[in-house]
Amino acid sequence: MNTTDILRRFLLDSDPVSCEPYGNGHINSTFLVQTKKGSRYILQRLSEEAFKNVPELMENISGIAQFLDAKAKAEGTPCHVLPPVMTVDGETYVHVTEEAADDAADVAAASLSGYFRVTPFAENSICLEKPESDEDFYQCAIAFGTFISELADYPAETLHETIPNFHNTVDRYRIFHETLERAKNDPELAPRVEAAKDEIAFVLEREHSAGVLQEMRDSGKLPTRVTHNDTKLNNVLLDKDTRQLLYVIDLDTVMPGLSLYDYGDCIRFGAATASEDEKDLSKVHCDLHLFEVFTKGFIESCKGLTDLEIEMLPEGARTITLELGVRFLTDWLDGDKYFATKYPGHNLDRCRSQLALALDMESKREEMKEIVNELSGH
Ligand code: ADP
Ligand code: GN1
Ligand code: MG
Repeated sequence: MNTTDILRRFLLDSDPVSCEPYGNGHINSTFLVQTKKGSRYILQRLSEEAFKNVPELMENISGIAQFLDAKAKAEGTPCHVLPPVMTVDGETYVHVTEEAADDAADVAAASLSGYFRVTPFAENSICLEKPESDEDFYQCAIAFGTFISELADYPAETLHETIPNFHNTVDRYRIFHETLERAKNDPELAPRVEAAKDEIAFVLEREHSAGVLQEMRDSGKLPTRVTHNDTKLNNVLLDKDTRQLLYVIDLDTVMPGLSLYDYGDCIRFGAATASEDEKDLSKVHCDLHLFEVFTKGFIESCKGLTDLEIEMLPEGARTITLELGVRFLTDWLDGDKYFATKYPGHNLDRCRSQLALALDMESKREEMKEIVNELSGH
């Protein structure tokens, strides 16, 4: 089974003529497809390492897309999510079993198995790895703040948990400990433990403080909301001309969660002065001006944030940054199974950069609190 066979099972406007790898996602395999009539689509092979139940995941996405589309129509406003392209069988995905892929391999150039979906390509859009202006980052805040607000009345109990305990930082530490013990006793992985000993010490020192927000969620002090859970700037598409919000994409992890993690992950990625895998740690800081720009947009657009949510915004940024450092470290110790890597040691570089950023955020805690207080009038 090759990509053309797979694409023919989706209701495209005409036959596909090209299909090339596309984008910078770390989880799914993404391809840009062009058809005979010149239309473009995104084809994705979903990561089965990350997502154990793709039919449930697609049910979540369809539900969210229909809900937001109906809301936008009722309000006469544009809808900011893209619905999946259906298959000829009326499904939102195609599942190619290994047997079917193997059967076709002798006639096809490449053999592919797994779960595939197609989304219309957002024309006239840009996808940024870092904000090029304050306004770009402000639009990202509006994108995710509005996303949470609009989903406030979504029936959260109908959502499937696509990755259990995705942002449960306490559980992320549990998996880290398990992986560390396994790696220590595995001759192939043990050198990785030695290479990461400083990072291991760093995350262990912070274990006690990493669970504060999870405890507040468990005790009901922080509200559980329907959140996006993967709020990188490159999961937002802006209009190329107006630079206003076009679409929020990558809805695979929309689940009940904390607003603070959606806020925090945007700050982690977009307010950082260096890329997520920067090797020169002296370049890695949290830019307080961008922090302020984003925080302003988020408080304005995410309606009904409680006083405690607002107070804990800086902690949301630190916790999610530390959590991702722990996740990159765990994947490094595990032999790089989860995140797509471009070179050996990529996950360790990513881990180091995230831990440097978390440390910088710790040193700026008071300044961040002052900015939040000033913006929220507290
Ligand atoms: P991953 O889960 O691997 O991050 P994404 O769904 O975020 O996958 O897609 C990866 C990249 O592909 C995005 O960052 C974006 O650049 C591009 N992309 C995805 N969907 C679309 C779309 N509908 N229109 C335009 N670009 C898209
Ligand atoms: C992954 O899929 P992508 O590249 O947008 C990951 C996020 C991480 C991010 C780090 C499902 O996001 O949790 O924060 O990499 N997504 C999943 O860049 O694990
Ligand atoms: Mg993405």
